[in-house]
Amino acid sequence: MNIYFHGEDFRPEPWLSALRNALSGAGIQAEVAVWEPGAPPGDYALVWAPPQRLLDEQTRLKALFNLGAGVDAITQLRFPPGLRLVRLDDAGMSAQMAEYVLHALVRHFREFDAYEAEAAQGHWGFRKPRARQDWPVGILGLGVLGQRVARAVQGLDFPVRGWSRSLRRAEDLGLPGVQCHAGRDGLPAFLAASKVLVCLLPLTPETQGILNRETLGQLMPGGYLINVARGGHLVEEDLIPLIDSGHLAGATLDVFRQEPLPSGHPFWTHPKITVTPHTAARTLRDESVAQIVGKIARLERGEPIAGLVDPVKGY
Ligand code: NDP
Ligand code: OXD
Repeated sequence: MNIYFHGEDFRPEPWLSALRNALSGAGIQAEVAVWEPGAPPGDYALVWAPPQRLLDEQTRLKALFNLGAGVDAITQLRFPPGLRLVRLDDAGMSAQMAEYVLHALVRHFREFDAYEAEAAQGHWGFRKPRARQDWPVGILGLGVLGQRVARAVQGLDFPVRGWSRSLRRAEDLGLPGVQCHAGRDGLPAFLAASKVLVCLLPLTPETQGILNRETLGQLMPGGYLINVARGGHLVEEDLIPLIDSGHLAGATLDVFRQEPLPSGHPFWTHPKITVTPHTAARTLRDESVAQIVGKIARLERGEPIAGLVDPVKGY
């Protein structure tokens, strides 16, 4: 069996050796190598943002494993019909995502930026406590990551609502008390009842540009945006006017239309925007390799696997 690895942002050697160890532990005989143009046909490939050429040449793959949760870098390519595309299914990301969102939420809600600025001036002063019921948190996307974030936010007693494509039942998700909304028709009521908006949607033609003047304008006044999904969700030029007009109190952004965020971009220096470098939930090597090798073993035994991307929905 031939297994290829491709990921320009990843150092390949530790991945190849982790893969070899995990495959041999699972009793799977395989040659593992970095994919090069013209390489012989492979059985499986592990990729992050592959070039079109990899898909064009590797026509016999039994599955293509994406080294991340979001598959938009692959679905935008010409994609052979019938190829199984498998996304990472948590693999240690949901805990990181919950940490990130809780940090951004609590930092804003508890006004830690203002305390820090005052401390820098040697000023000892209290700010009026805010009431959680006035700060409902809306989560766009109630998938693997959105559910974990909803649970974490609910654990701090914030009111939580979620929005998905199909209507989810909070009880089925093990999230009693979370208000569920769905579809374009359900979006206005969801937005109007949310003060902090967390975006955890996949980037698809339906969700491209979903964070814009009109939708963000429907949030409760003084709203706050946390975008941890994809830069393509936000119409970037709409954000600063909404903040400067006072309708939004600010934003924490981990993802951008162009990454790295270009120097000179106004988000870098806006006092109410916090920028992080697409780091909310990193791909963890050991967890990811264990998950993928487990799936290869299942596929080789002819068993079903979780995490298959639906080519029609695009996630
Ligand atoms: P999932 O596929 O598990 O969940 C996606 C959720 O979005 C589902 O609830 C789905 O609805 C909903 N959704 C999809 N399309 C629509 C739509 N058109 N309208 C309404 N709801 C929609 O994804 P994950 O939770 O694993 O990951 C979410 C995204 O997070 C990734 O796609 C990626 O872009 C981003 N990400 C960012 C990282 C970072 O470091 N910043 C790291 C990892 C991921 P339904 O339940 O009905 O299917
Ligand atoms: C992912 C990401 O999709 O890292 O996993 O953004």
